[in-house]
Amino acid sequence: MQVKAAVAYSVGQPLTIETIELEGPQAGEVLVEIKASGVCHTDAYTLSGADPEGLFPAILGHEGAGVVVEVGADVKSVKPGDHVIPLYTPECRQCEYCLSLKTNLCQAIRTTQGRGLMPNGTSRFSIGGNMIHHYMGTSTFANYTVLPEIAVAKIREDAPFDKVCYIGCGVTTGIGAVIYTAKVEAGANVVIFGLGGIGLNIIQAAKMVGANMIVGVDINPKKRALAEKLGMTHFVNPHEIAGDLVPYIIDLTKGGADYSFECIGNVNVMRQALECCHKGWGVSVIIGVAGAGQEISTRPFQLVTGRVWKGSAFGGARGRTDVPKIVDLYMNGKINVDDLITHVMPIEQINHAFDLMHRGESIRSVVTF
Ligand code: NAD
Ligand code: DAO
Ligand code: ZN
Repeated sequence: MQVKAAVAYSVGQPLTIETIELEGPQAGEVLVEIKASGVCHTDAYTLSGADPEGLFPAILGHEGAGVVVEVGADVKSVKPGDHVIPLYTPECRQCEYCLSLKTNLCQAIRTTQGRGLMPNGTSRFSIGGNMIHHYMGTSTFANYTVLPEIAVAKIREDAPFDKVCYIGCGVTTGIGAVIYTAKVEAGANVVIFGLGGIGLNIIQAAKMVGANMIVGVDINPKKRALAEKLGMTHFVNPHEIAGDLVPYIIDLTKGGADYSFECIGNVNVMRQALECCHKGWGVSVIIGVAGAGQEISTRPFQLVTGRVWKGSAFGGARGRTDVPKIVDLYMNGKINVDDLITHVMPIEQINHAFDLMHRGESIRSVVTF
């Protein structure tokens, strides 16, 4: 079939709206009509060329929501008409990783997904007979996309596509990091570095679980108002404090953070996030994706004396199991998604969405089809 897509032809070039070819779903695959897609930093990271695994040409996009229109042979868990969120972290429920219940990093289709291909090693997208890569197994910057069955989460039908698409990445990453990865408990003091599309969701999850102090750290003072609306109790602008940031936060929290989260992708801030943790038990979670080849460092004594350094992908969420629950949190008014979606525009304006992100003027832009 012919579909409308924003094609990334090469590094650093604006996306081009094209009519391209999409083959139908094969065994174990589903065809989904994408109704809306968020534009995330990871799309920009790949488009910039900083992503060592970036492949071109590709249909980017990994934060979508839509409707199943056709299923291939052997598909059992979804049917035409079902509303779904594509999952860049699938959940096969059969691989060693899924069965371990220790991780959400299902490996069932990891190799082909990383090569921009469907599980049988081919692409469903092409233009003029030339293959176009899938991206993160999702490719949501197209009005139709083909996905493995294990890479869609079935969601309730009353959830608005142009809001819950954000649950396909940013919301789940932030909320999940608090409730699945860190398991923050009521009364904890939490420090969040970077108050963007991820950090703001950490804030609202910390409030939801009953955290005590919720300290937000950002160099952009414009981030303060929305962060406070979502539950931030203290704002720290590193450019406005006297002295070093780490002792400042340890003093503010009277001993250090019980939990800290790095939501920027800056390896120097990752070190600050660890070292502002409470001696003996503080846990620091890395969420930000650093540039290729960058490394983190600290004095090992930071860990010897009880601080824990860990990371979180997709909030530790098992997509097919947990994403529908996060949609319920939104639909039941427990989390605020609407205020974080600052811009909505047709797919034709997707390059404007990238510009807004680069200028720090949006939290999340959503493109619709
Ligand atoms: P964003 O740009 O919306 O937010 C980043 C914030 O950090 C901004 O408000 C910016 O002002 C602030 N900031 C920048 N430098 C700073 C510094 N030195 N000190 C304090 N604040 C600083 O980004 P986002 O969409 O929230 O994404 C954050 C990171 O998370 C990115 O690296 C993204 O790729 C990554 N990410 C990770 C996952 C995952 O599963 N681990 C999922 C999605 C996104
Ligand atoms: O090795 O199993 C694996 C793949 C892990 C992918 C996790 C991606 C999470 C971070 C990227 C940001 C996503 C928007
Ligand atoms: Zn699996």
